Amino acid sequence: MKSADCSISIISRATCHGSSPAIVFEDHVLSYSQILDQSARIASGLLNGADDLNGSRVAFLVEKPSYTSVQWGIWRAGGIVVPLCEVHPLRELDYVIEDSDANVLIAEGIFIERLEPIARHRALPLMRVPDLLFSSIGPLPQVGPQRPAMILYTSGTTGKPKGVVTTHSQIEAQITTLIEAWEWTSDDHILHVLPLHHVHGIINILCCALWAGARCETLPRFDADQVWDLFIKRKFTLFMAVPTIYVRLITAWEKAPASRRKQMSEACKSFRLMVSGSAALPVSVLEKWREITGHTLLERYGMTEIGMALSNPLHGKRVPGAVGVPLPGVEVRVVDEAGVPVPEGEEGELQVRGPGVFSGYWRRPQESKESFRDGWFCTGDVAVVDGGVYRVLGRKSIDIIKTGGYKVSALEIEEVFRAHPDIADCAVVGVEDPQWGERVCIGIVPKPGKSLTMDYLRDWGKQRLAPYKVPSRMLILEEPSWEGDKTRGEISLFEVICSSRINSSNYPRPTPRTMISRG
Ligand code: MCA
Ligand code: AMP
Repeated sequence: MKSADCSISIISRATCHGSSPAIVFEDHVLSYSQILDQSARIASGLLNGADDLNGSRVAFLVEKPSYTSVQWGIWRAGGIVVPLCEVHPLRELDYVIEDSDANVLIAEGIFIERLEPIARHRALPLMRVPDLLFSSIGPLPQVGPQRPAMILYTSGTTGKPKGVVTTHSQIEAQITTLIEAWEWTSDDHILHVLPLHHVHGIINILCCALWAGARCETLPRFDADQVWDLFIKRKFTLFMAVPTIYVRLITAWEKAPASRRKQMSEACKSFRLMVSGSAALPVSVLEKWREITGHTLLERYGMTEIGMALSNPLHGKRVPGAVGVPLPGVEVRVVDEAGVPVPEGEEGELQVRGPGVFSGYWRRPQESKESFRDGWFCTGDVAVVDGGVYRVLGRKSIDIIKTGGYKVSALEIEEVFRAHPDIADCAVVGVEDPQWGERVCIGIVPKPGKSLTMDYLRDWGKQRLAPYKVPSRMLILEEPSWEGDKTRGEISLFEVICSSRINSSNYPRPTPRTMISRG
């Protein structure tokens, strides 16, 4: 089969865009034809003479410019992509590789060394991108739309992250609804600053850009000054980010001298759309951004399991503090505890149905079953319809924290810190924070005679957890001898102490010894 002849729509469409620039990285440009060629080589190298990977999981950790060629290569060989996170410590990388039951690993550059111990320990082949690119192109399988395409790991209420499986047709639905709603075209030029192991970075930015034949410029990681430099240097049409990034960009603008500020604001004139999502966008941030750039951020709502569900309009009034209305092809409703839809103005759980909704969690049939009710996916988010638009009010579970757009599980973090030899008990809670949305905070009861510092605990935590999961504020408490409420045992009292109800007299509380904070 020729490289052009592919049954996966996003790939077959690329043939129409030929030599147009697809991925831009510093001064390097990868055209659509080059990605098609590279992905065909990677697919052939992975197949190594076999007909089809038949759903083998291929976990990979590569630099942003190679990401698409690897993703498409795995798809074209009939594999399932499992993107790994570049800031994860070994323990988390190993968890994803083990849980997804990966058959092959792919890495390049500094990531080869990172994955080598896991490959050795698990006796898995570790393939290097440059070697794969030397493969000659052989016959590639036809890959049907119902086949699983991707597993993304997301934190839940049950501790360890779960693998969310989406098929090619679900991914296509997640892409096309955004192409239609936000009117992507091949004239678009977007700057990509997000990680590539979540829907926001993978689907909303990268896949939408490549579906449209647009140009996607990448930065290895977010840096506010670099982003402003590029805004000034290029003529981007689109930008998408989490609220924390807009907060950082505003701070950089405020710190800049007046002449540079003027340039920064001027540069925003080339944009036709700027989007915020992954966490609630504070109205104050929306207003400040409008003041300095002239753009009213379009806020939308989504989730790893469903892609995007709700969006403010591209044309027409964007309501601050609201996430708009259902995207094309997506059905959304708000229900009460019994699963019955509630009238406008009443709050309830948000449920979603549609062609982009995932198939289930990887090898977790029970949790997959429990996450649906009457064919609707239960998001766990509480929402209300107000004046015809949806507002997200919060989550049903306090065990889920959103920090800088990342979703983390308080239970998972507690479990790790409880294993520390000097910690008798602990509780983790998200506290409202102007920069992070929520900040991960931990209350700790040390074992008798033991003392702990924030710096030490962060270092210790970062060896076991992604850095964004590691608490950045710590409350040291005396003995665990108080009476708590009954929801999660005694320790749930910490949530009360660490939260805004810190001074509430309704709860008996222990003596906080120290409140230690960083950042
Ligand atoms: C970095 N740190 C964090 C976070 N990120 N701490 C808490 N929460 C975070 N999100 C830590 C670093 O490890 C570092 O610790 C310290 O904070 C300062 O790091 P800094 O370099 O300033 O941060 P950064 O590396 O610039 O990262 C900030 C960021 C990043 C760019 C906002 O967190 C990010 O890319 N967030 C977006 C995540 C995302 O794409 N979410 C989408 C998933 P130390 O100083 O100790 O080293 S949600 C999704 O996909 C759904 C479908 C949706 O709706 O979109
Ligand atoms: P994730 O599991 O990482 O895909 O995160 C999905 C969660 O992010 C949702 O369940 C919401 O809690 C939250 N979220 C995404 N977009 C928004 C938004 N615009 N406003 C409030 N919460 C959001």
